[in-house]
Amino acid sequence: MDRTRFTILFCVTVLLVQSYMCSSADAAILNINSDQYALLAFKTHISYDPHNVLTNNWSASTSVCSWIGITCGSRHHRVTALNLSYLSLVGIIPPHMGNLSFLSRLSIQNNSFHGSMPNEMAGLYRLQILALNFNKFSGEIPSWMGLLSKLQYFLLRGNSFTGTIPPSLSNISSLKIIDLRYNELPGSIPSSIFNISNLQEIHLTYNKLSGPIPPITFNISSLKIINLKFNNLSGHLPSNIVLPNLQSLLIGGNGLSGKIPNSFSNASPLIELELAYNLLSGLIPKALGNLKLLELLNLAGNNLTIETPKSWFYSSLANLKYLRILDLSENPLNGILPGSVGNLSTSLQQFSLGDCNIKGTIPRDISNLSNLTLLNLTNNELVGSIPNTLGRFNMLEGLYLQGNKLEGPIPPDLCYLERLVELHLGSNELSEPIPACFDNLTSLRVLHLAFNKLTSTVPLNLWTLTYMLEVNLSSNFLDGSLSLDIGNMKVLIILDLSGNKLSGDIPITIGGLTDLVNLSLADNRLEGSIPESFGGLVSLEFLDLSKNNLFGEIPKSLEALSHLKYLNVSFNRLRGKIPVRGPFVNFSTTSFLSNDGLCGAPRLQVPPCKEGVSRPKKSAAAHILKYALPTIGLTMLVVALILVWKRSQKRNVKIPMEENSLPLATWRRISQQELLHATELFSANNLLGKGSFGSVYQGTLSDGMIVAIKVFDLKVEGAFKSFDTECEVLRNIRHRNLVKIISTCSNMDFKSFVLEYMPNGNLEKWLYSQDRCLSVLQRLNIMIDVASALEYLHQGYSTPIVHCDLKPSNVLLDEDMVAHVADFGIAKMLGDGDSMMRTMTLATIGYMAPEYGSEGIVSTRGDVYSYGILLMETFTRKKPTDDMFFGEMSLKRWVEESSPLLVTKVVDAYLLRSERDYASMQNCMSSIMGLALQCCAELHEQRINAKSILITLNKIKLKFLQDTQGRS
Ligand SMILES: *[C@@H]1O[C@H](CO)[C@@H](O)[C@H](O)[C@H]1NC(C)=O
Ligand SMILES: *[C@@H]1O[C@H](CO)[C@@H](O)[C@H](O)[C@H]1NC(C)=O
Ligand SMILES: *[C@@H]1O[C@H](CO)[C@@H](O)[C@H](O)[C@H]1NC(C)=O
Ligand SMILES: *[C@H]1O[C@@H](CO)[C@H](O)[C@@H](O)[C@@H]1NC(C)=O
Repeated sequence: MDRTRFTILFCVTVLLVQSYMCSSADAAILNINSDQYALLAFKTHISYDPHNVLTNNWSASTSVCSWIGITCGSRHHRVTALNLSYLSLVGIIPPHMGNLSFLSRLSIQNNSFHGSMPNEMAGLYRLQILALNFNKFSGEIPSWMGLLSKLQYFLLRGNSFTGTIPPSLSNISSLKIIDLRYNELPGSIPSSIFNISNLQEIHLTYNKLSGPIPPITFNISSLKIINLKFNNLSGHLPSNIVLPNLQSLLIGGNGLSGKIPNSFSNASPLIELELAYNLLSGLIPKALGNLKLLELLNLAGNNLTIETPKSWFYSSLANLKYLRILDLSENPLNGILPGSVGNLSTSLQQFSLGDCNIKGTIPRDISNLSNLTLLNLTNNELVGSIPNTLGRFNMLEGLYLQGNKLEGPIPPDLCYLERLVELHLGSNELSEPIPACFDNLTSLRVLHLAFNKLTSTVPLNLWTLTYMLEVNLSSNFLDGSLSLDIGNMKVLIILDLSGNKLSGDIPITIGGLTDLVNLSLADNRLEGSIPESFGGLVSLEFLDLSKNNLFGEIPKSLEALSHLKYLNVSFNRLRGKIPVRGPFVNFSTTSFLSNDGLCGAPRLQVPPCKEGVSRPKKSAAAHILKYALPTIGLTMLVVALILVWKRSQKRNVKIPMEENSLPLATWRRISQQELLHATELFSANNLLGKGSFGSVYQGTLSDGMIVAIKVFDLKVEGAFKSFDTECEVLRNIRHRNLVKIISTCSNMDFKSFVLEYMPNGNLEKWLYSQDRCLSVLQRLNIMIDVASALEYLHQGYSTPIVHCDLKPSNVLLDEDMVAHVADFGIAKMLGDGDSMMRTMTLATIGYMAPEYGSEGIVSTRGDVYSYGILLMETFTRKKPTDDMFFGEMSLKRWVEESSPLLVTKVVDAYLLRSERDYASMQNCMSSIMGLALQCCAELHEQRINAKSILITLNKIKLKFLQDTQGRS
């Protein structure tokens, strides 16, 4: 027999013998052993002890007084306190607890004890603290509790007690605190409990109590807290209130009617007065201004009003020096908000006057309330503009001005509100663009600007607010296309951009917003197809894409959206089969109304799909002509026109070249003599620049024509080859943006080209000289020219030509600042069908694609990489070889890290200074850097092609022009 069991058996034996010998409950037989016996019985009634607190510690072999949670009295050596709070224990209380006759404190808060309290506990007549808060006790509060005559703290909060409050509690004259919050107690409050002369706090919040508050309640001088919120109490407040010690009167959320008695002002120590959401009416007594210690005044949701002149009332509240929360919302206060609200205490943190029928303007002086964290003036009739002084609320976390008639712009001063978490300006008449500085609101989580008259594009940097939860910009006049950066808002839950004039494609990056629940892009001018990536919106429940110009098919990937409950793609130009699985099982015809060619199940009232027959090509083309052309927006039209124009140009160039592969024959014949003469014997004065294989001179031919003469230094290894290469390339190509060859001059010792002279030199000079500065537009045009040249080299000719050495010094500018790509000395012509080749020629460090540098792989994608670097350099004015780029840091990385949040950090400072329209400039720069980064993808397969570069750049330019010229 082990020791524990022996001890238990021994104890049980002793106890049995004792109880047998001493017939009734005699204190003599209750000793420390019976305490241990009772506690071990208690332990056996604990069915779950997740932390094994009692399992090992409450051992019969150790003194009960050393057990965890047990306190013994020093004199009589009996258990006086049991505290097992916050241990997540599950169990019931056995009758044996009643034998702990010396117990004065019983605290088992925050566990899961259930059942009812055993009657035997009535014997714990020494109990002072009974703390059963947050368990699962049910049944009536036993009336024997009235026998616990020394009880001071009666704490039963957060259980499931159902019976009425036992009037017997009034017998406990020592009671200080009654806390029965969060139970299900019905019936009325027994007025007898207010006979308890020591009662300081009574908490009955969140029960089902009804009937009046016993009038005596308001005459108990010991009471400090009366907390009766959220019951069904009714009746009037007594007109005579004598509460000399009351600190908190919290009786909101009941059905109390009548007036607020003036006598409240006698309760001078009052700190919290909460009468919200009752049926109180009449005037708010000005005398409340006498409650000098008041910190909380919440009268919201009544039928209260204030005397005119209204300013007197607000002035009376200015006496409340400690006021932190003032909520008078949902009362017909009427009148205006006087400037004197600025005289309220600066301790004010929350100021709510929503739904108060207030007219007039928002007083500028309201900004004196410098500690405000919440300002709520929603649903009034406020007019005028939002005062820019609101930007001074540097503690503000919530600004709620929706549902008024506010007009004018959103003041950019709001961008100073660094702590702002929620901004609600919806349903006003606000106009002009959304301030571009909203990205300063780094604490912002919720932005509601719906139903205003906001114009222009959504500022690009708005999407840099990574932690936004809700963005609602619906029903405004916003235009432009949506940025890919939308995908930055990784935790977005609601995105509503419906009812605007947004155009362009739906950014595929939206598909990465895995927390998105509600997405509406309805009623815009969006085009393109629904991104396949939408299959990644795994949390989506609501998706509205109706009333756009979307075409293509509904991606089958949407079948994976298992939470999707609402889908609307009506009024678009969608075609093809409606997916059938997943949430599509539940969608009806209303989801798919009025599209061009959706097919599927008969219940959706669309024609059946012709299974197995893939759409003939002709009809696809016809479809594009028939449907796409009339609907594409201006942007697409312009791009299309540019493309058509380019193509026709290309054809014009191509045909004669293919017929006559030797345009050299048409070149002017120029002798070496003439060149010597033209360049004054290649004098240094005429030197335009030096390259790896030779020098370029300016010269004037005998007929006065100014030319550039590139002379190869034949001592340099590879110069011959370079000449041949360039010759080969130049003889085959001709394009507006390639430097034109006029003639060659070649013999065994002298090899040169005569080229079109470019009076404006090269891009490098323009970028880095002090006195020449290119505007955004000039730089854009230059880069569009270079992209055109690339597109032609890569795709315009039967053999793709790779330039291999794109850099600013190879971009020459004619007198009209049109760019011409030059220097084909290391260019490569890819053979038939080859998309790449290997070579050992070294291009210029910094511009070279990684696969070229490391493996000598030459492909058109290598040029695209160099182009990306060139693009970054052109707009940052930083060479990839700049000293600041060393180790891990490169130009690309620098741009990448800044993009798009801090794009202005990398942009050439001259552009920031010179462009008047900062926002458009910034948008434009973000797009450009985004494009550049796409060009510089590490893996060449991931880079875009020259044609896409050209299309994108043209779009960027068009947008920039619309933004800047549309406004000036
Ligand atoms: C029980 O816990 C108390 C307090 O943590 C500790 O002093 C005592 O030694 C423990 N007893 C055993 C048997 O673990
Ligand atoms: C019981 O213990 C908890 C901490 O474990 C403490 O917060 C609480 O005040 C104690 N209760 C009593 C009545 O001593
Ligand atoms: C609000 O009080 C006014 C009188 O002050 C009364 O005419 C009106 O009926 C009350 N409205 C409600 C909803 O009780
Ligand atoms: C006290 O508790 C009762 C149960 O309520 C037991 O039956 C008794 O045996 C116990 N008495 C002692 C002395 O432990």
